Amino acid sequence: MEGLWALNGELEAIAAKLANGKRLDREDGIELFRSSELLGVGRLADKVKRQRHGNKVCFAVNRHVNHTNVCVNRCRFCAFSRPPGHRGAYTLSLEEIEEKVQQAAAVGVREIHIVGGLNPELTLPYFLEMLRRVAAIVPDATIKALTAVEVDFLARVHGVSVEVVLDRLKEAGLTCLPGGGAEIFSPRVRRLVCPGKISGERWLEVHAAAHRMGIKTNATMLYGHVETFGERVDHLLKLRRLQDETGGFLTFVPLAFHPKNTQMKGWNLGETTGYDDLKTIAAARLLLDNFDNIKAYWVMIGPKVAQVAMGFGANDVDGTVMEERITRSAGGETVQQIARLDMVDLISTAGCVPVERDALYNVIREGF
Ligand code: V47
Ligand code: SF4
Repeated sequence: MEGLWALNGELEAIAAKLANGKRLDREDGIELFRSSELLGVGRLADKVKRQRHGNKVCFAVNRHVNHTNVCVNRCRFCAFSRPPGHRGAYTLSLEEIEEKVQQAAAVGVREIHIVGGLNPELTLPYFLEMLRRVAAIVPDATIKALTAVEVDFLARVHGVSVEVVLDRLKEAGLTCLPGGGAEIFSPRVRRLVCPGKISGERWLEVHAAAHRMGIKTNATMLYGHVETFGERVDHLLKLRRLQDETGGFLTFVPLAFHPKNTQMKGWNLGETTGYDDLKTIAAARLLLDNFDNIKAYWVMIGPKVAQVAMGFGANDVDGTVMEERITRSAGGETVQQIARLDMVDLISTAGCVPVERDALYNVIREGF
């Protein structure tokens, strides 16, 4: 490999595979996570990122809306949800949602991100009306709404297929699905951290159904809790396999586990380290060779680590966000929003070229 860095034997072998256009396998993936050569792994990932995107890093002027925290699932890693009837439970009215979207319209929002808990009182008409009203306020924005877990729940509540639910949502204005709910696909891990949630196989099925219908989706992985490196790699390889089949994933978003206020707070799990955050982003870039975009989600890893991640394989830093409850409930202490110009600054002071995008990765503006 060029440059100052000499790689150890294992990374040399991985570098040679990449140079010859060969795919990395499970063992390579585990080696990337095990390797103590963070800079070596990062440099390999940066090279792959530059081949695809050059020096560009994108962001969205976006607004998150978490319409309800009522959830019957009660995942052990989630500090955001409340059981039905709990005094801390909330559900936003459609008027409250409209107000949030109107605030976002004033700053030129181009991506609306809507996710919430599994609230048995919210049926399809609520979501259809919500999407219609949001689309009417911001007709130029893309609407990324409802995780596979929520789509599956609505299908079960109404006794219909996920295709029917997706079709209705799309008709009402949905553009694409966010990547939440994937967690770690391993049944062992799911039994420990989210026993009530749909299986990893089901999550993949819902995304496959969306892709077949022409609805693009995102993918995530919740890391830094009880999963092994092997389980992380297996998760990534399952995403890679589905992407080979459908090409329907837009981006991969690693989600750093925040333990505070969760049912797992006594499990002796710390916050993720900057080292692990960067390594996970770099390993994802190298293993997910059929994903265009790898996102460093600044809300979970902090803007400073997200900035360094731009040199470790990430070509996307999410966006302005405006208000986020999931990470904050679990002790996340980052600011609630980054203004468009500060986003531009975050990217350009890392030596990269900022590009504003929408949820489908259409370029809105380049050159600030
Ligand atoms: O599904 C819940 C995770 C997800 C915690 O698609 C937690 O562009 C860390 O999916 N610590 C929701 N993570 C967020 C999400 C997302 C965020 C930004 C962009 C996109 C995208 C998707 O957050 C949940 C769950 O996996 N989560 N609790 C926690 N304590
Ligand atoms: Fe409910 Fe989602 Fe929280 Fe799980 S992560 S408890 S499904 S809101």
